[in-house]
Amino acid sequence: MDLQSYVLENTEIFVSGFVVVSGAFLYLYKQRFQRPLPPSKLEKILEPETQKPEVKAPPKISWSDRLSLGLEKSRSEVWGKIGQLFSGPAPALDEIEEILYTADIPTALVQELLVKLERDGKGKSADEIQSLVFGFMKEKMEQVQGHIHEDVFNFNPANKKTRVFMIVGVNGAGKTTTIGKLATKLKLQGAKVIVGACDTFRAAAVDQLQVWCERAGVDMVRAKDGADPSGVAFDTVAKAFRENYDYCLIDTAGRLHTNANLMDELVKTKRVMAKIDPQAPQEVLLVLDAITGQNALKQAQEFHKALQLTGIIFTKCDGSAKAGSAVGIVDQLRVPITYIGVGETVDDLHLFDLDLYLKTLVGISRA
Ligand SMILES: Nc1nc2c(ncn2[C@@H]2O[C@H](COP(=O)(O)OP(=O)(O)OP(=O)(O)O)[C@@H](O)[C@H]2O)c(=O)[nH]1
Ligand SMILES: [Mg+2]
Repeated sequence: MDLQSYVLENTEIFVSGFVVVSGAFLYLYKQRFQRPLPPSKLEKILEPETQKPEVKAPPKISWSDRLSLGLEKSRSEVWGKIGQLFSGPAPALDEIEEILYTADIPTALVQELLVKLERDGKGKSADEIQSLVFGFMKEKMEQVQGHIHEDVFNFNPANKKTRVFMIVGVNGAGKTTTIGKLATKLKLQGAKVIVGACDTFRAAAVDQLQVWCERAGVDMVRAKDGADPSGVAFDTVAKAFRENYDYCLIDTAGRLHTNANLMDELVKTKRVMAKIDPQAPQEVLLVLDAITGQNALKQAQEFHKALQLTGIIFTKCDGSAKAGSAVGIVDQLRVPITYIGVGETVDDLHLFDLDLYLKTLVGISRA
């Protein structure tokens, strides 16, 4: 057999041999000459995949700035305008009267303020008028506001006792959200907190509260849907005292102040708590939605008559120009505002500070 036919007959062997040998050469070449990339280049190539997207923490807003943002509408549309409208050669009393009415300030209070402006405000600058309005509001609220107990917001570990807060109000006022915010805040201060889900009418209401409690890391007592709310309150308060909880927060179902049966049920819920401790509940807090305006006073009066309120939680001040209606409510009801809410997050709830609230509302320096 000549060489040509030998090659032709063994083509497959030659080709596969060639592939193997050239593959081996290529491998050796790579091992020998291809050095690893310097670290800087490596980082550059890997960067787009390995670098995590930068998560920017939301800027921390102080409470005073949060309050200022929340009261912006009330300040710019109502209270911050009085100085401008009254100062100057032709004080626009009619316009002031109108905007105060649209902000749901009771008639008697509006008239009193107008008299004060006429008596003390003539020839004064816009800023001086604003201070005058501040002084008027402060005078109306100061005495009542002096009755807030600091421990409703600031936990003092040295003060070992179980405090029971019952939260009531009309539908959707913000009761459950407020309890969630408060439970979170108290827990962060180191308090042992338990929450009673006494809104047994709606399973969704209990689930909503449970989400807040889980997030806050606080305990919750819940019963079967439709269970007697008083029974849940009793069990929660009993557990709170037995196991030395610092705070026991009782959520209740929303109801209209005009519904006698439902109001009676609240009275019963309050009464059963006192069977465990005569002091309980130490606080009965009515949640009022600032948007409610004038009608809020009627609500508050009915709840107060039935339950002897110790405080008001004034929510949703961010959504309305009626946040100043607080002055009429406190003045007439003689019950202090304990907390104020200006949004849906935990940081949007705070202990009510009269000076800060009024200065922010009227728009005078907070220095
Ligand atoms: N903008 C704003 N929204 C709030 C504030 N407080 C509560 N809310 C919202 O108001 C809505 C109703 O709040 P809830 O806490 O469910 O009210 P509730 O009183 O428990 O309602 P019921 O149990 O149905 O009677 C929710 O969407 C809350 O996020 C507040 O201060 N500002
Ligand atoms: Mg609720």
